[in-house]
Amino acid sequence: MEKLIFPEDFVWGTATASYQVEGATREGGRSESIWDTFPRKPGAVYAGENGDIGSDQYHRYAEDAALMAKLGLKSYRFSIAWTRILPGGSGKINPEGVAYYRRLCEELHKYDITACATLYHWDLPQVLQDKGGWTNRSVLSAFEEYVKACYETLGDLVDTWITINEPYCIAYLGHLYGNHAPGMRDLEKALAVVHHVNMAHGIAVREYRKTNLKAPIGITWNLDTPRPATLKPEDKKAADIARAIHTEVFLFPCLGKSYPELVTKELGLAFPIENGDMETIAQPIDFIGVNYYFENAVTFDENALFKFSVEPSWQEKTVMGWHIVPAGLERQLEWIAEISRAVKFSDGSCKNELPIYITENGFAREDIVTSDDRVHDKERIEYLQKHFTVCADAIKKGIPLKGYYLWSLVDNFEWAFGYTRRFGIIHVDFVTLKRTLKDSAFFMRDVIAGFGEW
Ligand code: IFM
Repeated sequence: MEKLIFPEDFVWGTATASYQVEGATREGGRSESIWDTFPRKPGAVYAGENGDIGSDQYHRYAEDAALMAKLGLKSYRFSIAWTRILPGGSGKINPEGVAYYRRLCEELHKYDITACATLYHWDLPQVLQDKGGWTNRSVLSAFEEYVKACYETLGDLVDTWITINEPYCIAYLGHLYGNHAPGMRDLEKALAVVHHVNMAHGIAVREYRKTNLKAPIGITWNLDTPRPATLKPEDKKAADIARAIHTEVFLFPCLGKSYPELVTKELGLAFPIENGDMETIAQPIDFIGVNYYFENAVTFDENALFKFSVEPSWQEKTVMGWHIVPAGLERQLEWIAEISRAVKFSDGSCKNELPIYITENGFAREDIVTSDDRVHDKERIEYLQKHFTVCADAIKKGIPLKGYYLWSLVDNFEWAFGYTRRFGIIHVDFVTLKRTLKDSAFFMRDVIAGFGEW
């Protein structure tokens, strides 16, 4: 029997995002975001589904907080909808929107659950998209107004801040591969978005440091660090290029370095950098958030856009089509710990190491409630056991891993897949909105209580 040991102050949490769980899209003075409009494009989202109802957390946050408490969860990572705080994208603050997040944080605090707020998890106000969205540098002044409004109105209640969730998805899924809002397929625009999103992160941290708030602030990246499919030098290079274009373009500038040469020289790609931008981006952060789901094997491919392509692999897949590779998490944690050693930020400050949080990790499957009113999601538990083992080992090896947020608390709207992919440890009946704890929720409870053994 294996017994996992985690430090007592290890942060066990779950994560969600505004558009995926809140619903109530026409309530509380909220305006439309790009994720309200995107599902209206034919074929963009499975069966044209949208987040109008989501998991109805806007109305059921108290019930969800009570369920978190029942499971012993210590932190809740949610995101703030820009469209609720500044419905005009910039300008007037909407008190009703602020009031919702205040209610949510207060409810969490009732149970000693900390509030970990992500400022941007993909729901850009549509009014800003109409002016070019993230491709237009002017979005940055609106973003600055928005983050200042969040600090001013919610700063006394938020315990941890995350600037941006998964810049990779914003830039590439939204603007190059086209499967996320706003659905563009344009390399030049995608590279502009890479840079503007990095800038937005820097601006959020810069403005935060001007306040008196003391809660930690960091960023969440989904690192794409594929392994080479063979030992051939060209495949190793393909893996390096993939990591550079999909991952290092975000990490390097935020950690005080230039954009990677494999991208600027080898691939010959350019970013719309203006004077002072690299300094703006490299603000001192307090931690790094890592979202991990899978790892791919890649080979060199002369004909591919970035000269690599993903190869088939042998591991079992989740219903997302993602290979289950716990060893990939181990490799990523080692890589990120190495990259974030002795970091020098633009204000001259240095950090020898940065605390790391897994801000998302989870498993989608076709969960059904059985006649005993339970959900027996054995494969999710097995997935978690393997990934928790990697986390415990990483801590033993000295990697500064401080917490783990499972994706997700409740089943929710999974972007282009609509409601067809269930990631929750709490089942949501999308007709009645009834919550049912899955077996994995009880497993999480036991792990948090110190009985993570199997
Ligand atoms: O649902 C998403 C989340 O919004 C961002 N990270 C990955 C999750 C699963 O796809």
